[in-house]
Amino acid sequence: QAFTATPFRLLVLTILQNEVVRHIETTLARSLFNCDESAAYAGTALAFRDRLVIDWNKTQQNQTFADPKRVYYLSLEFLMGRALDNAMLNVGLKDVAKEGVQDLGFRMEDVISQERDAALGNGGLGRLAACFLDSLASLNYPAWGYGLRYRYGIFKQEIVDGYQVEIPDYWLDFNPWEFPRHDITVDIQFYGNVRKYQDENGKQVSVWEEGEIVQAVAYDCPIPGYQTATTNNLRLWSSKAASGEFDFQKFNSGEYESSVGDQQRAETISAVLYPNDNLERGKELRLKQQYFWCAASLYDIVRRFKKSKKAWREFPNQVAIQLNDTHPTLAIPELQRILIDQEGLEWDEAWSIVQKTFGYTNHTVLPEALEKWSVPLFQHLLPRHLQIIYDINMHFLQYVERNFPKDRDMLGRVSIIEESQPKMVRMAYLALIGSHKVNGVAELHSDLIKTTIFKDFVKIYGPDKFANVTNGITPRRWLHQANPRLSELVASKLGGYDYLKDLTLLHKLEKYVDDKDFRKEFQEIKYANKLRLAKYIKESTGVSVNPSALFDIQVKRIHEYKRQQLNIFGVIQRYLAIKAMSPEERKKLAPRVSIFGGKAAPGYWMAKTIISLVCAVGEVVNNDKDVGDLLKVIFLEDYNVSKAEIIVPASDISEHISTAGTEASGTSNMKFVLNGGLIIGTCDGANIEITREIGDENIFLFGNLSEDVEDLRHAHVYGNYEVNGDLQGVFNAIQQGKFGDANRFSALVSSVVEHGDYYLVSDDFDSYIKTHAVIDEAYRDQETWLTKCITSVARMGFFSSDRCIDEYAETIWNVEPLKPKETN
Ligand code: 26Y
Repeated sequence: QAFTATPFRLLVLTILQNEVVRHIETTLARSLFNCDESAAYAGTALAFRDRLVIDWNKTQQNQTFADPKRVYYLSLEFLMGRALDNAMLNVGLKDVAKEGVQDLGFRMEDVISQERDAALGNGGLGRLAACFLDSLASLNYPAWGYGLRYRYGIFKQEIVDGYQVEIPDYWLDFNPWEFPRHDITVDIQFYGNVRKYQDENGKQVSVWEEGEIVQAVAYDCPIPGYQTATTNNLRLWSSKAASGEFDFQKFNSGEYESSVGDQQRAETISAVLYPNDNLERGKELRLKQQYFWCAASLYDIVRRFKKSKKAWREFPNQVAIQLNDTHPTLAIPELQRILIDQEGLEWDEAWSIVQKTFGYTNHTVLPEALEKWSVPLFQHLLPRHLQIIYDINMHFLQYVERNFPKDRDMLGRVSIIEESQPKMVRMAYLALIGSHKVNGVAELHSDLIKTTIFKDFVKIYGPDKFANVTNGITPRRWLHQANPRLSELVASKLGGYDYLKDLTLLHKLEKYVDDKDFRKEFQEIKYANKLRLAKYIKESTGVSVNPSALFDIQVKRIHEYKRQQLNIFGVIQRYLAIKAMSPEERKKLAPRVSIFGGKAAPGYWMAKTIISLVCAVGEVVNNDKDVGDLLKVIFLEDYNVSKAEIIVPASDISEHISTAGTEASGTSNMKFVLNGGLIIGTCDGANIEITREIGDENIFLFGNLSEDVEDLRHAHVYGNYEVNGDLQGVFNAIQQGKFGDANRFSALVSSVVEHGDYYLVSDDFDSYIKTHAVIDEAYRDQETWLTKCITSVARMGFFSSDRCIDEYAETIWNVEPLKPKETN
């Protein structure tokens, strides 16, 4: 807004343009005459980066000087997506830059789309971490993210002949958003053994000796806040051989290949993101990644604390560390080790510091996602940490024994060590015991963890150790950037963009719900977004879809618990119904486009089978002349953050249909509604709170409730269960080969009819189909539909990640914002 005055604006434009050109000509050493979109991107990115860096340095200086309590968010995943658009928004010169690149002959949209996604994450947990960083900076919290700098992020997905194929994502070719800090390194030890001795005062001392050393090198990424100078730091660790050189002796004696072996082995640690989402595999390299990153981060945090020369008991008053699920749990025994082995603190004093420092967020109750590591592996890789874990466990079990002398079984149930063959370390228990607060990510989920996986711990510690912080999303990326026209429309009614900092202001939109012009504009924007997606679908799949059709979207990781199979069975049912209709009946039906997207973990065969069924159904339906526009089935390849920014604003309906009690929260449900789409969903995760906020007349809920899931599963296994007629019809069609070789899909059918239907697809199928019929009917009445959409947007204020971060700050971290210094 400051740049409306023409002469000043012109000046800024000229300056910015000069900077872009200078970067193209000097930093990139390219001539302006052969400047293409990628060079225009690089020049623009570098020009904005220069501005970010200034605020970044000031923020770090300001934090060093004020030395406030800081938050450290430890996450193995940060699914950041693209940075340029966000940088422009936060620096505040996007309009000027747009004009600037236009002068150079480019469209800003094309320039922005040159950037590769930073895809250092799988799904919800990683994207949540990215939204949190955005909110932390925007709210001026002194905060750091710590993660791993994977050379390969989440793989790229290609669909070849209807099957998923994985392509490595080497994303670091040109990344202007990271700064290597070759001077910030930490040596990380693995393997070796522990020697115990008595020091001169007769005190037992343990030293962890020998083994091997790998070096961690810091790479820093600036995280700008919105409309504030605060620019925080995301520090990602990269691994390399400790010497930094290969073995010269071997090299000189001609063993060229093995001379670089150590180096390669060291670099393997940060080479690749594990592509499993909610599935634990117990691989040694993954445990190495976890320790490497936890140890480097803690060393850094402790080093920063020590600069202040405060007493150790002040540590929890200066440092809050949040564990993003159990992946960073090793930070707990690592801090205890530093305090007792290196700093000489007594066990109890050290442990009290540890517990006050950590908070643990649980993101799942699925048993297959709970991390356990085998004791022999631990013993081999981290011998001292295993001892410390045993000691933590001993102290803990003694406490339990004292307080629950009558419940002998309890000890076995809550022990950090599972007495299996081999013995296993239960990371979730260690995380819980080592933290002062444990939180779930939506109300239902936070309740469920207290009655299922952590039931005994509620008895032991009392309910106050447990909290709920319902997830949120950043409105900057998920409204303003993804849907600029809707954002502008909202701003025009709310008198500016303040709502991007306080999303609850959206409620003021409700008074425009009957405003004719507003409604028209809102509807036009949705249509334009659908047109944009239709264009993208045409380009990427070759299929033409009718932008006036109802767009029904399910995009997320492919997982049986998320039930894409229920969706595609429903689509088949719709197809069969259309085929059976008379031409008159067909005329009455609202055209639909069913859109799927998402990656399957490479080793998750069922998930890959679901993808192939979606593709096979699309192949048949999209080429069936009887069907025409009435139904199209699309699988969008390589779903990621930047594609979500195109897909999310274009939905009429999105699907959040997990088996009740399995989806901890979900966050895309929030994104879709914030962008004026409605939801079909189960009573699960944050769907429940979304319903509470927007009203149950504005959401299409169906299916069984979480409290009934156990009984239903039991009935499948022990009762005679019959698959109902419609679903049987779907299975028949598949088995008759209507979508190609039936054998390819038989596992999907037999999981329902023979293997106990664990995800309750058959139990929910009927109400799912009926609810889709209700949606068809509702969509026919466009005016009422529009009212639902607008009302929902107006009531989504609660789901900002800003609200969420303020809750963490107050109830878990006890940290305050640090206002940036006013400078001119
Ligand atoms: C391999 C392993 C141990 C593992 C790797 C990734 C386990 C879990 C995950 C990822 C979990 C995840 O993304 N969970 C999701 O977190 C979101 C943010 O809280 C929730 O909205 C979503 O419901 C939940 O599935």
